[in-house]
Amino acid sequence: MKRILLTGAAGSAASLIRPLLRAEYRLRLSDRKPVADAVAGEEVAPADLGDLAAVRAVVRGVDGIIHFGGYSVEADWETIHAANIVGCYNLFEAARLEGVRRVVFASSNHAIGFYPRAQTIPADVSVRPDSRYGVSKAFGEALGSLYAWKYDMEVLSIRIGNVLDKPVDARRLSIWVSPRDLVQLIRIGLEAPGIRHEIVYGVSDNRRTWWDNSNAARLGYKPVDRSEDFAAEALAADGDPTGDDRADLNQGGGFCVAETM
Ligand code: 15L
Repeated sequence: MKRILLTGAAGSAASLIRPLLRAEYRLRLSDRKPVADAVAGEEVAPADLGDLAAVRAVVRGVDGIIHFGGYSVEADWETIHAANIVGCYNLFEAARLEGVRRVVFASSNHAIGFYPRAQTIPADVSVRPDSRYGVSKAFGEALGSLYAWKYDMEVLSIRIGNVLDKPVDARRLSIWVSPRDLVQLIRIGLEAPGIRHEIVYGVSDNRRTWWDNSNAARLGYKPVDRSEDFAAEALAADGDPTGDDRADLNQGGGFCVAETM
């Protein structure tokens, strides 16, 4: 069984995918916060992404990395810079120095959040971030490309929509990804032969999608879940429209207006 490092392991997205991942991989769980609920087959390896030596220590000896670490919503620049710019650089640099060639990077829909909801976009559009957070995700994708092409690494950047057990509002009906579909994409990132740097959307088989995910399909992705099965519930709970066109008409929603979230 391959040993895989999961950064950001104490976070909510990581908690949703860990049970599925550990059926296939020996997981090394890293976070700067305590990971209290590790089970058999999981090893806990704390590290602050700001500390390159510490990141090298947790990267050492793994077969691949799933990088969920960093700050996962909009914040002030100091926070984003430390967690998602310096932290992401340290992760890729540690992987290079320790000879770990496979990295799955948790990018986000907020790297392209200023595309209108009325437009269907493929994975190779130019970035259009909706926040400092979105800029940091575009930076992570660029780093993934640099390390892949320059240092012979194999990197998959997944622009995750929203991973939850089910979609919670109208916007999420377009961008939701189920934990098992996300794990299918992560498995492609860890296993598919011949990857250099690829960008895919982390989205289930959603009728209301804004994304052409043919690059993921080319790599073998076949989503099994559909947001439409939860449509009535999600629409009933919805707070849209907010009255601000930037939030209501663009894919990134509230991130297009929020200063801090
Ligand atoms: C993200 O990138 C966030 O990490 C997540 O918490 C959600 O806000 C999601 O985007 C979203 O757009 O719904």
